[in-house]
Amino acid sequence: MYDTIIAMATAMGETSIHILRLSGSKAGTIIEECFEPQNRERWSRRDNFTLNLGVFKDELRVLDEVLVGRMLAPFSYTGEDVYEINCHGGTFVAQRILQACIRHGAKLAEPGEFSKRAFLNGKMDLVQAEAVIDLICSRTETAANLALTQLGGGLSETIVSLREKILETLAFIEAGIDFPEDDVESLDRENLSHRISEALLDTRHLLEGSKTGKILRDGLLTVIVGRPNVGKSSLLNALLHEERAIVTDIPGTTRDEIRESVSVGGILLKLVDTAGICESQDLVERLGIERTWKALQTAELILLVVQANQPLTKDECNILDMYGEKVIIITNKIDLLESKEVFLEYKDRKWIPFSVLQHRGFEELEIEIRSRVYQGEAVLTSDPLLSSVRQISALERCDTALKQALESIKLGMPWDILSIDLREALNSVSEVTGHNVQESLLEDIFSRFCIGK
Ligand SMILES: Nc1nc2c(ncn2[C@@H]2O[C@H](COP(=O)(O)OP(=O)(O)OP(=O)(O)O)[C@@H](O)[C@H]2O)c(=O)[nH]1
Ligand SMILES: [Mg+2]
Repeated sequence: MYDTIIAMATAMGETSIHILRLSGSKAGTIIEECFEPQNRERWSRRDNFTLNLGVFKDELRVLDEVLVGRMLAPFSYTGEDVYEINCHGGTFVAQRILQACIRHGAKLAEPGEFSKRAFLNGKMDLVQAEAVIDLICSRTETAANLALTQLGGGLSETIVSLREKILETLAFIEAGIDFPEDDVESLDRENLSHRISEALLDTRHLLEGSKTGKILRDGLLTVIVGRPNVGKSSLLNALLHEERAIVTDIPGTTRDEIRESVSVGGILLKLVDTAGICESQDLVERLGIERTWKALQTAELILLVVQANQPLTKDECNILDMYGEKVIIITNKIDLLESKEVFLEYKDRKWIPFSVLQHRGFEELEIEIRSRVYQGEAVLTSDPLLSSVRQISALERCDTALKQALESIKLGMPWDILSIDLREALNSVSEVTGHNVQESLLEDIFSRFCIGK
C-alpha cells in the first residue's frame, strides 16, 4: 500500500553501532538483494524476531559486516515487514548502507513516518503515538513513567470506554428519532440524562487529572522572585547543585534572567532566577526589574523569597495579591533570627521557614510542590492522565458538548438537537485516540517526531 521506507534510527555521529530501519512490502526483497547471511540455512527459514550475522553488499562490494533483525508483518512496530540493520557506528558506513537501500527501491522516511504507519495500521492509537515522542523527550522519571503508562494503553482504555458510553447514548437517541413514540420518550429522557451525566463525570475526572498530567509532561515554569540580596540566586544554585548564578552580598547582583531546569521530587521545574525587585536609579538594574515583572506574568509557579527578619515590602505584598494561588513564600535566612519565632504576617498564607545557607526548608518545599501538582493526593501517577494540549482541548470540547446535551434535555429539546450535541461530544473524544481525525492533524502530530521513529 505504501512505499518502503528507510531511515537511520540512531543519531548521526561516531558511535559503536548505528541502526537503520527499513519498513514496507519491498523491505524483504531489498534485504535479500543486499544482505548475505553467514548462516543461509537459518536465514531461509524466515524465522521471525531473529538477529542474523552477515555482510551487507551493494552490487558485489562489501559495505560492512552487519546484524540484521527481522520483524515480519503484522508483528512489527509499523505492522509491515521491518528489518533493522545494525552496522558499525561510523556515519559514513551507515550512509553507504542507506544509499544502497535507496538504490534498491527504498525511499527516505519522513519524520515520524514509522510511527504514523503504526497508527494507520492499527498498531497504536494517537495517545500511544504521542506517548512515544513524550517518552523520547522525557527529562524526569515521572514524565517517563507517565509516557510509559500511556504507551501501554492505560489512558486509551479509559478514553475508549468513555467513547463507548457516548456512542451507546447516541444510538439510543437516534433510535428515538426513528421511533418517536411519546410515552417511550418521556420514560427515556431520565435514563438518557443519567447516562450523559455519567459520561460527563468521567470527562471531568479526566480533565481534573490532566492538570497534573500536563505538568508531569511539560514541567512548571517557576520564577524565583524577591527583593535584592534575599538569596534568590543562592536558592537557584542550591536546587541545581551547582554554582550557576553569581552570588554576592551586594544587592543587585543578578541583572538578567537566568534559566535552568531541574527535577524537584520528580517534577520538572523550569527555573527563572530574576533581578531583585526594588526602586533603582541604575538603568541596567531597572531594565532587569522590568524583565522580572514580565516573567511573573507567564509563571506557573512563583517562589517568592522574603527575608525572615524584615517585614514585607510593598512589592512583595503586591505579588501576593496579584498571583496569590501560584505563590509559595520562602522565608529565607531564618538562621539570622534571634528567637525561633518569625514575626511576619503573610495574610494567612502558607510559608516555608528556609535557610539556603544551612540547607533548611528544601524538604518542605518539595512536599509543597508535590502536593500542589498532585492536588493533595487526589491524583496518582499511576492514574491514566491526559497530558498533551491537543488531548486536553479535545476533551474540553467533549465536556462542553455533554453539558449542552444535559441542558437540552432539561429544556425539553427535540431528540435531533440532542443528537447534534452528542455527536459533537463523540467526535471530540474520538479525536483523542484518533478514531476520528483529519489528515492535517496527523501531519502536525507526526512531523514533531524525529526521523527514524
Ligand atoms: N545568613 C544567610 N545568608 C544567606 C542565605 N542565603 C543567601 N545568603 C546570602 O545572601 C547574600 C545574597 O545572596 P544572593 O543569592 O546573591 O541574593 P539574590 O536574591 O540573588 O540577590 P540579587 O541578585 O542581588 O537580587 C549572599 O551573601 C548569600 O550568601 C541564608 O539562608 N542565610
Ligand atoms: Mg541574584
